[in-house]
Amino acid sequence: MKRMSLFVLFLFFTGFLFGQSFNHVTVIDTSFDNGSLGGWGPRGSVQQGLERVELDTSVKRSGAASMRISNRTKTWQGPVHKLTDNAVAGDVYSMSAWIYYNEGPAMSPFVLSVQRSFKDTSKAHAYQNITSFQVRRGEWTEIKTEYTVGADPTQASIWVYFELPFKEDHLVTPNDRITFWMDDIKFIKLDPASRPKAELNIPNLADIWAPHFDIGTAVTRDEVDFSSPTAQILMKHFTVLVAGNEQKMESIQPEEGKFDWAPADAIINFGEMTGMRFRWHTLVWHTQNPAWLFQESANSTRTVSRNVLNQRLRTYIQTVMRRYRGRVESYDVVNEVLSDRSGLRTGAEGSRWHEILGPEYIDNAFRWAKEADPTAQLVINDYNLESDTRKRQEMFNLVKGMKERGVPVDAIGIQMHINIRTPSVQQIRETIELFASLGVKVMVTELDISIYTSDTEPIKNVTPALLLEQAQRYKDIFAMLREQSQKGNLADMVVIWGTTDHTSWKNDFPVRGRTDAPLLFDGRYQSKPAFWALVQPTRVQGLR
Ligand code: 9MR
Repeated sequence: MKRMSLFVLFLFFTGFLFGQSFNHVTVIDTSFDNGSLGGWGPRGSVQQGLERVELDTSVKRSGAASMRISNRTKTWQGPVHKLTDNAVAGDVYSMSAWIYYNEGPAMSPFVLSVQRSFKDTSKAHAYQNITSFQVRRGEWTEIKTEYTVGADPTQASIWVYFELPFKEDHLVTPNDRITFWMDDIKFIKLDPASRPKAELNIPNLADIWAPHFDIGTAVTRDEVDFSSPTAQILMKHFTVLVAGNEQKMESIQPEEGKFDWAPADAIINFGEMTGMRFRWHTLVWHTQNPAWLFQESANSTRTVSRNVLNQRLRTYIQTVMRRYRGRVESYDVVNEVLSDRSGLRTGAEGSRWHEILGPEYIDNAFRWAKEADPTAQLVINDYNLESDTRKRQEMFNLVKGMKERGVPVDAIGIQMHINIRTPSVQQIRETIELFASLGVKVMVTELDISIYTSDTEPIKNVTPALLLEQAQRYKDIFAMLREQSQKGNLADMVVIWGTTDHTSWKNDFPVRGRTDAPLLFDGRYQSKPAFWALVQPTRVQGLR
């Protein structure tokens, strides 16, 4: 008996120490010490110029050898390995690996990416950057991350690979072509019972801000699955939902007359079950439209006529808004109609609406929206209004004109894709006050705070100092929003563009391979200092 319990204790401690009390499955475990590459190989093809992936006994982190990747001519060339032939939605893989290089820049970014094939083998493979790391020249560096398989039932196999941040071939410099080494690479499929879970024993964000406004977030269809940890965060902290992509025209009406409500309804259904309010994003936009929209039905090589496009627009607005009447409260009727240079966005900046219909399409969209659902809040939404005083003034003029013409516009949406340094709180305040002086409400529709301050800033690691700076920004901005709400200038919801950092649109944009961290929760569904800055600032040391 005694011996038995000691044995149990032994099992318990080894399990505890080595993380084996769960049924984790080691999928890839290559130390390159037994004379084999263990399934790793080059990504390039012979036609494209093959990079070399081989064992190297002269450079290693441990044991007898490592894997050297040389002769690279493209950023995306690096070692690749099959992860699974059976992609299961929600599976979480943890990865650890060591990486080293000894030529070129003092620091270099590396990117871990996945390639996915589909059950329909004619469908092109999908590529996705999972995360990026900074490595110092001459230092073996351990990199660790987790990858969660998305909820796409059509996917088949997954490969993992390491590369440098993407650049077009003609922009590639020697720094992008460096030789590098890897050693001790491990991919482990985590036991479902040990997967990261949303942190629930924390204050409730929406409750704390309820006296001033509701708090919303942009979601994807995957995230509103009750089994997803994000769904737990949504139910606890948010009271408004908007779809990141599922309510755009290419998703709703992929073919003429064929409406696909399923993805949008998955979000609405979840929200109705969990007591959420809704925004709709977006009825009219220059991008994410189906190809047929601007073509003649009978001859797709010809541009649709003005009359037919007007009919299509009116029918679309009415079909959507009548369906969700009384359920969706607020609509982005038009999105990003202003130019980044001057006046309205025209065909030269991608607006086929403006090109074919002329500027009246904006007034018309609002009038048709009002007809379809007279109770809905109708919003005109745009970006950079806080930072670009020219664009801000153009928005002011546009909405002033609309009001004078009797066009039913209720609110101006300021997206607020901003960063940890700019624009200043004062610039944002001025924007809100200017717009509110028109007698419309101002709504923050897509807030996120990037840790990067420019499109050219190189990859950096997410340090506690950076997270503190971000927390301070969230705190200062929300204090100003509270003040603006008290003045009656704001609509009754503030919407953040996403929930957890690993799903943000800011990853890979505007720089492919650059991972950002602009939101309130991290990729393990844990609260960040930015969250605490909004609910209990005294918990964040160093916050002013
Ligand atoms: O969050 C959306 C992202 O998943 C899409 O890839 C992207 C494509 O255009 O659109 C994102 O959302 C945009 C929104 O619709 C309009 N304002 C800017 C947002 C970020 O690009």
